[in-house]
Amino acid sequence: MLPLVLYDVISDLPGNNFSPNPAKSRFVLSYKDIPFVTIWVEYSDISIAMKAIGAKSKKRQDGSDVCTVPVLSDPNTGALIMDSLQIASYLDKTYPEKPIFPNNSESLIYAFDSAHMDLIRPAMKSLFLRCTEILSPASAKFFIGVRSMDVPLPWDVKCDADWELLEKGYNTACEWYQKTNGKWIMGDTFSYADIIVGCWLLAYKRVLKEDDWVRISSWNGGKWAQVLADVEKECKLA
Ligand SMILES: N[C@@H](CCC(=O)N[C@@H](CS)C(=O)NCC(=O)O)C(=O)O
Repeated sequence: MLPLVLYDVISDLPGNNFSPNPAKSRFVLSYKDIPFVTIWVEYSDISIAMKAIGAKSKKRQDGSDVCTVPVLSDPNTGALIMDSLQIASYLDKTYPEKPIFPNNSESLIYAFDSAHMDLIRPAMKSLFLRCTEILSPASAKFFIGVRSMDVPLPWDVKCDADWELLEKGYNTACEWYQKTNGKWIMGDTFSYADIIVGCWLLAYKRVLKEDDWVRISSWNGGKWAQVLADVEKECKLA
């Protein structure tokens, strides 16, 4: 089997990775023991570089074209897949061993992805601010321009209300976990839902200031540091 190629975004952090969406694809590949290599792309070059390999563009809010990462190229099938959810679906269909959408859960986990996103949106200002500090100067400038369309500036305001909302969001996520009788969202069955939760936690741990990660990871009796450790271990990325 030829190694698949994952396109991810580079940062100044040791080991490069910081972004939650490409992380989800990396975790799936690793969980399924699929060989892959990573090509690291500057944030400011993502659209140009991905267009050059044939990725389809979408529209930004201002009407301009954009290509995003992750993108996955599979030389074994010739497939080129964009978007972390589509990549997860492709990998589960093409390489069905160790399913990440077990028991026909794909539609439910797609819905879970947006429900989870609604809970963690208050973290974005802090996350985006720190991203500008770990990207190259050109990428940081570009990042501010494009991401401020989603989350208006200023990002450098300490906002207690956002932290309260985020903590509330994680209380809700904790209730979801408590409804199952195992350590995963689907009880004893590991799934892509756990990868979604884990990859956002990983982004906080790697990108946020240490005291912010300490704060998040201490909520719900230290649950979130444990969930991240469990997901990393299950995907052999610990
Ligand atoms: N829904 C997409 C979102 C991907 C996304 O927003 N990727 C960011 C990096 S994490 C990106 O490539 N942005 C490029 C840009 O906005 O120019 C997914 O899950 O793959």
